[in-house]
Amino acid sequence: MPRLTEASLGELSVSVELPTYDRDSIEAGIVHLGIGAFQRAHQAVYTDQAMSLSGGNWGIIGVSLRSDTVARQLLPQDCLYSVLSEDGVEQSLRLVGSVTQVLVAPTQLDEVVSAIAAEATAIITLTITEKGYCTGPDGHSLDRSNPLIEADLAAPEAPRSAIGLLALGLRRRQSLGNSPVTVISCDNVAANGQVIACVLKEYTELAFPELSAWLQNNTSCPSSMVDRIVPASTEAQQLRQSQMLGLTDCSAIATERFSQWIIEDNFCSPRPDWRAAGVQYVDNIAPYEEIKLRLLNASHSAIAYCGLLAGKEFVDQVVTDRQLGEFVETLMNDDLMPALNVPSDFDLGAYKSQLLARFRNPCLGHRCEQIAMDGSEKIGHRWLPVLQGSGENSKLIVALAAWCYLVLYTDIAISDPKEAQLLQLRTRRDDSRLRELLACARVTQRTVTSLDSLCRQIEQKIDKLAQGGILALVSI
Ligand code: CS2
Repeated sequence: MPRLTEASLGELSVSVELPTYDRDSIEAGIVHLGIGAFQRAHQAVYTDQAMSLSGGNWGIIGVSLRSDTVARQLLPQDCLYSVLSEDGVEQSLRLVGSVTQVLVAPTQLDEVVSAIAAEATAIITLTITEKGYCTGPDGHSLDRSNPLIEADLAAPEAPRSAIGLLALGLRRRQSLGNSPVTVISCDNVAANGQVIACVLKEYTELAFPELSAWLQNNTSCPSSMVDRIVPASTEAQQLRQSQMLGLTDCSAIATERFSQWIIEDNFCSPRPDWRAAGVQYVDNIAPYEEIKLRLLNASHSAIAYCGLLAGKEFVDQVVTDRQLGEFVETLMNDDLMPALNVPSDFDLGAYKSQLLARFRNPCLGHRCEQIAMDGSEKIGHRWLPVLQGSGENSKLIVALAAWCYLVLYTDIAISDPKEAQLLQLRTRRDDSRLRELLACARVTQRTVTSLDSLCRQIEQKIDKLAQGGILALVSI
């Protein structure tokens, strides 16, 4: 099968939605740090639609922060790729054309810095995951002892962190006298705009003090809430989509039909006509962000840890299991939903039902393992705010006990920025290791009402888990 490229489009064997703008003549207006499946199924699609509907020079330069995988997949395809959206009832396939270039930061540092600095770049978007913000125990200010940050502060001209890279690019932008730029975080981090502004400010004060005032006056960091479930791409999925297209697409992405992007209306530069593509702009993003993080993502993490302990591979298998499914719904009803501040016109019941239907989507093949990654970072954003007020019968404490059990008592693989520390705790048998583990996830004396009582409850639940397994524990 020929490879998907601009030149092979005539050989497509199905009718797919195609970009209607002239890809050859668009210039780049956006730099995206952390190009991965999520960005290509979300922000790149909104931008593709916006250009199809309203034009504009909003090509995206995608930057990989570490590996060259995405560049190897996309560059031979003229950066074209397909997105298949399905929910078990309806299906649609489109080709996305908004990505115009992929750069790999470790080998193309100067190109990345130039792209961030370019006058044509009006927007910088980020999907660098929770750990990319390099925050410390308070979850919003810079952790100067983070090894990546320490290394970047020692050599700010050769950064490896996203923060260091962004700061270096903005310093070049300042030196060229170029226009203000809007930086939009698209990660599942509470108050993500404030967090990126804060870590960037702290980093530049140390690395490039002369940049601080410019940063204040020439950047804005609106918070944004992004939502679309995008499982990591698999070879089987690429093959399936290639067969549908009649062309080999090594960058094929499958996702759900649902998609949402809400952005705080605080731009200091022009933007694509994202509104036409369905983006909502709001003055106060906090309630939307809170609902998404503390209901969708919080239950997602619970599904992942309980699911892994029950030997389930995929999210839909967990929520369609009678006991685990009931547990997840009770967790939402009794713990997560009552703790939310919901705008008066927002139908939380309908949102929950829609969410459960999204989790049940049989087409997604969303692996529990994918969501379970980086637990020490995710728990603080998703569970901690609710955990702070949790009482005796809290299902959230059951979910937290599941994470602790998984880390301390099983040999299930751990993928986490604190992996070495977690694996070391796994080998220990002393009494203090539970508290040390919780501290890794920012659950400490300072962040919960009574750490002693929380630890006692977790220990009891761990005992039950050891005796009867996760199904016995969630059924209580
Ligand atoms: C998931 C999210 O992997 C995870 O941690 O909870 O990626 C989730 O699928 C998205 O936030 C949905 O918008």
